[in-house]
Amino acid sequence: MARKTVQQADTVLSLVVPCFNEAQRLDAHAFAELAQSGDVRLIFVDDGSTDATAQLLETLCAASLGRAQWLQLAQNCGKAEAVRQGLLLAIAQGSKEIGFLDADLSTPPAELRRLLDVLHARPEVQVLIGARVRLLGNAVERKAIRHYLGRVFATAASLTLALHIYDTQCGAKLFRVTPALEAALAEPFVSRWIFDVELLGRLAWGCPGADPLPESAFAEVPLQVWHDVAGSKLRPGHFVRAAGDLVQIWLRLQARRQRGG
Ligand SMILES: Nc1nc2c(ncn2[C@@H]2O[C@H](COP(=O)(O)OP(=O)(O)OP(=O)(O)O)[C@@H](O)[C@H]2O)c(=O)[nH]1
Ligand SMILES: [Mg+2]
Repeated sequence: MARKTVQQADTVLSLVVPCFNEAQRLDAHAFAELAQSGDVRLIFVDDGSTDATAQLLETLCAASLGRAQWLQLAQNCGKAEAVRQGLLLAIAQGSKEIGFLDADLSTPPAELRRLLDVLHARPEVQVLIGARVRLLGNAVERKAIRHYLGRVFATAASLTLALHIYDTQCGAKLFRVTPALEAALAEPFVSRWIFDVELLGRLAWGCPGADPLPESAFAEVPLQVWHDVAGSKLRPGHFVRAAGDLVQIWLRLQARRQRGG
């Protein structure tokens, strides 16, 4: 089936791409192709990169015929706030489907497209999450240490959320814009790195202005391709911070549960 152009598309996904010092890793050609597909609009969010990221994004967006834009925040505020600001911009611009994707394209554009197809095929799903499951026949390639640490963390995150989720931390997630999502994005996240857990918690447990979503509103899709890209900004210390953040998120969710929503 032919892909629709922006003018014809019923829905256009606004995809937020957080970028911090990504001049070396960002594949401008691949992103330009994704934007040209017509049903995806890109919002890059750069918050104070000190390399040539700004110039790269300027060129990319200028050549995108309005399909890619670039939000520049005055100073570095971390991936969590960069993504939140990008998603809020997408909502303010009227998007009905939004999401985010890491700039290193660990989740390749073809997989993002597959996630989008699933979102369109399953109207009951409000939150669609890419999951890095190492199944035979799939090309999910991660350093062993990252895989095992990631599995321990993801299991703890799933227990914290009391949600049957396999992979909270994959950098590819899509959402339908609903009042619940808007409420969940209203406040900055407390965590800089595991905001995904916090966002899922606000949606699954409810937050000021929104009731909890049922588990059926969430779905994970095992990715067929995902690969580690060198140059990650995660350091061993971030895992320790992430564990501390997880405890904080758990305490907040417990307090919410005791207040009854
Ligand atoms: N805007 C913004 N983006 C950031 C910041 N820190 C990280 N990012 C982006 O977040 C995405 C993920 O960063 P990575 O360094 O690849 O880390 P990761 O993907 O969480 O972890 P890996 O599993 O190691 O790849 C990339 O698009 C980064 O550019 C930040 O402070 N500001
Ligand atoms: Mg990465």
